Amino acid sequence: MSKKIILSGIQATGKLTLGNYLGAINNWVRMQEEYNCYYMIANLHSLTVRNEPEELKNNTLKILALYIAAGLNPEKNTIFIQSQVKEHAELGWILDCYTYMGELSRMTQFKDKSQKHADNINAGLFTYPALMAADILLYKADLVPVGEDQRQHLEITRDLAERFNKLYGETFVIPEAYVRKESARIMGLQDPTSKMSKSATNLNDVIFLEDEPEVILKKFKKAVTDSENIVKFDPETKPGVSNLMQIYASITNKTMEEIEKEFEGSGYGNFKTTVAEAVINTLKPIQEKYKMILNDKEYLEKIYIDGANRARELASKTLNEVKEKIGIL
Ligand code: ATP
Ligand code: LTN
Repeated sequence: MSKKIILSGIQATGKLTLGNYLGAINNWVRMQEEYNCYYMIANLHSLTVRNEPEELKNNTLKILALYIAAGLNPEKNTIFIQSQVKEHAELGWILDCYTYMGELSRMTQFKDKSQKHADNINAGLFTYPALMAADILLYKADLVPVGEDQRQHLEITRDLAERFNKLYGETFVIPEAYVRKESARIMGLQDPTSKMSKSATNLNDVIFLEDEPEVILKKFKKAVTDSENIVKFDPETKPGVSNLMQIYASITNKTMEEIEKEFEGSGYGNFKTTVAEAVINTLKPIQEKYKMILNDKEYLEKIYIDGANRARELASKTLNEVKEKIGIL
């Protein structure tokens, strides 16, 4: 039996965070043996907010380098840049014409981002989910590993695929979101009630994957907890402590009960340092490899050209099928 297909991506805007790593990339690494994987850098999605052109270019390569440094094997997986496979933009437009204004207006990411970028609520920000649906449907992906915040976009992708299939006959595979419980939603260290985000304004709220060990330790020491001094998993009443436990659990694979036992009677100071060290030790080899790869522009270029060529094979096949069905010459 042929392997199931996976597709996922990260926007090329901003610096990657521990949330991106634990919520997305780390899970991708775990899945690369078992599935036929397509991992992309969503640089067209990045245009929905304003970027410095040079920075966007650099960020695209940085994310590519991080994918590889984090353990994604470019030979086993198809790693590519969204803009280099033109089928994405084309199917994105086609799907725009099958997506209703009403369903797009319900997207929480659109509402959040409209608030954050009130001076630039552009049409691309609004139709973002249709392009994301194109990303997924072009590869007939069975599974899409993402963080909890993307679940709604997966729902609309499924609705679109079903709508299209009903109108024109079996064309798209209906994809499923794959959200790993432990790392579904890593929260901010200063505000543990909202997700750790690339675009945060308080830098202490976020661990960036490029942060030096001292910086990581400092940020964890400053992390907001509570006054109880008991390490117990209860996201409702103890969001700060629970978030740290979640980070620790997704790195060490320990259960919450095991973690509670480990830190019984030990207080928050020791707990925070242990979590920080686990994060530092996980990131250290990745950071070293990342620096090396990022300096080798030729290697990076080879990978993304090769990846785009491989991605295009499948993408163009699906797009042709779609065009044929809807009467586009
Ligand atoms: P922003 O917050 O600026 O919108 P982002 O950090 O969410 O950006 P994306 O490119 O939108 O970055 O997300 C890439 C992937 O990382 C998605 O699968 C998303 O669900 C996941 N992800 C991002 N932040 C977290 C988080 N705090 N916890 C778990 N997963 C996350
Ligand atoms: N919208 C996603 C990034 C993204 C994506 C995708 C994720 C773009 N295309 C396809 C999975 C599959 C985000 O903001 N996290």
